[in-house]
Order: sequence, then C-alpha cells, then structure tokens
Amino acid sequence: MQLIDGKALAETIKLEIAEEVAQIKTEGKKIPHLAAVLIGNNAASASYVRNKVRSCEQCGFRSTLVERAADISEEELFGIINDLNQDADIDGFIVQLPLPKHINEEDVTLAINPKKDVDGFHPINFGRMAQGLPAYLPATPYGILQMLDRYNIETSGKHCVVVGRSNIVGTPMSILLSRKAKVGNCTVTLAHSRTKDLPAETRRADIIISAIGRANFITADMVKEGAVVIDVGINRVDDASRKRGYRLVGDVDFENVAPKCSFITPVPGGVGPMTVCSLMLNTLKASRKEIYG
Ligand code: L34
Repeated sequence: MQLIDGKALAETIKLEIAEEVAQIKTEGKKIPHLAAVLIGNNAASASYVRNKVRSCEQCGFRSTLVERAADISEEELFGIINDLNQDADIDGFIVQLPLPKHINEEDVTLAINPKKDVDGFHPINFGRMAQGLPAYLPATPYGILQMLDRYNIETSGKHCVVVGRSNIVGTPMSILLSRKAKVGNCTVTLAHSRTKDLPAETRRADIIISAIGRANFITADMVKEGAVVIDVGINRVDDASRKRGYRLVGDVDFENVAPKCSFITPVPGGVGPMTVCSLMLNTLKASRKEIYG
C-alpha cells in the first residue's frame, strides 16, 4: 500500500507555480490576483479560505479576501460579484460555498463571469469541460487528476466507481475520468443514494472515488484487493483527546481499507490540499488568459 501524500504534492506544485510567478515578475508583467468571498462564520469554510489565502502567498499571488456577515442581502452579494467581475486587476475569484439559506447558490454561480470563474462551477465552464474544450476544471476533481497523474496511476481501461453525484465533485469527476485524455479513458460508474447494491459496485472498481461526506462509509468489504481509493470526504468526529474537541476523517474506514489498497489518500492531507493547489493552477491560467484568450 502506498499513501498518496496530497499535502506534499500540493507543496511541490505550489513551488512550481511560485517559480513561474517569479518569472512573470522579472518580465514586469501583472502578478496573478485571486479574490475570495467568504459569507458568514462557518468554521470549516473559514479554515478552507484561510488555506487558499496562505497558498496565494506561497505562490507569489496577490489575494483579496471579502468577508461579510451571514445576514448579507442577495442584492449586496450580487453587488460584490459585479464589482469583482469588473475589476481589471482581479484575474479570478470564488464565492466559498455553502452560502446562507436565503441566498440562491445557483444564481450566485450564474452571476460570476465565466472568464473569472476559477472554481469552474459556472455552467459555461461545466459545459466546456464536458465537451473537452478548454475550461477551468472544478478544483477538487482537477486535484484528483493531478494526484493520479503525478503518482503514475494508470487509468486507461480501468473501472472507476465514483460515489456521490454532486455538481462540484462526483458528477464532473465521472465526466473527466471518462474523457479521452492522458488521465482518463476509464469506464465509469456514478453511484449515489439510489444505487441498488453499492458494495457490489465498489467491489468491481479498480479506482474508488468517494465524495459523500459520511465517516466510515466505505468499509473493507466494499474494496477489491489492490484498488486505488481516493477519499474526498472531510467529516468532523468528536474526539475529546484533541484540543479542538474533534478530528477530521474521510468517508473511508482508513484503518481497515488501507491494507487492501495499492494506493490510498489520507484525510487530512489528501484531496483537501490538492483542491486548494488546483485553485492556484486555475488562477495562474486565468492571469495568462490560457482558457479564454
Ligand atoms: N466555492 N466552495 C467553493 N469552492 C471550493 O473549492 C470549495 N471547496 C469545498 C467546499 N466549498 C467550496 C473547498 O475549498 C471543499 N473545499 C476544501 C478546501 C480545502 C480543504 C478542504 C476542503 C483543506 O484544506 N483540507 C485540509 C484540512 C483543513 C482543516 O484542517 O480543516 C486537509 O488536509 O484535508
């Protein structure tokens, strides 16, 4: 069993980005600039956005954090998005999800200029991604592709079971892995809450990608010997021995599943840091106008 060290890989990729940014600076060109909008006081969201701001510093990017209280009106949020759409110095921006219930996330996603949508959530980017056209790829699936690529994990002809069909992870992941591409050419099964016999599906998988958000959901009996297991879940479980009072675990019963795997990602230190690093890659692409010219 080999551990896929997402944290270390993310650091390596950020160093590569920093070298490119140093070059951009010596050429006197504009420094990449990412903005993040954080609404309310969800502790997990605040921690993820902090990681994004810190990563911008590591990459040599400029970053702008726009923070507002949970009771912000939709109107005010659309005003902020409009300003960021217009601001010529901002190459790309994200609105951290989830948003408070009174704000329609779909409308927020649609309000972001696709050229600045470095999350890749806008239907224009999603559609381009699905058709294999240049697009910002959603950060979590993009990060997983990077892990498979850099660990030289063969995907072509493999059977991949993606568990969970969200718009930001499961569904795009299933599309990306079935594409004709260097990391791709999988036969993909997209499993979800209505799947009849999930263990039967996952037991057939060469690659399992779990993105459902339930601790210990993927158990050893669901995993074939030698499988690759990618754990996207980040769940907080109470733990009195930790000073925060909780610890983070994935969807996978790591202790019992890991011995059966050829490769497995840990939580924390797996997919999460790669999500942040992929956002940096998208921001660099935005500043170079690689996707939309
Ligand atoms: N708009 N909303 C928007 N874009 C995104 O790409 C996200 N996502 C998801 C939630 N909402 C979003 C993130 O940023 C999930 N996500 C994310 C980002 C970073 C980490 C996890 C999820 C991360 O850094 N995880 C660390 C542990 C962090 C901690 O200690 O809490 C890890 O090692 O897994």
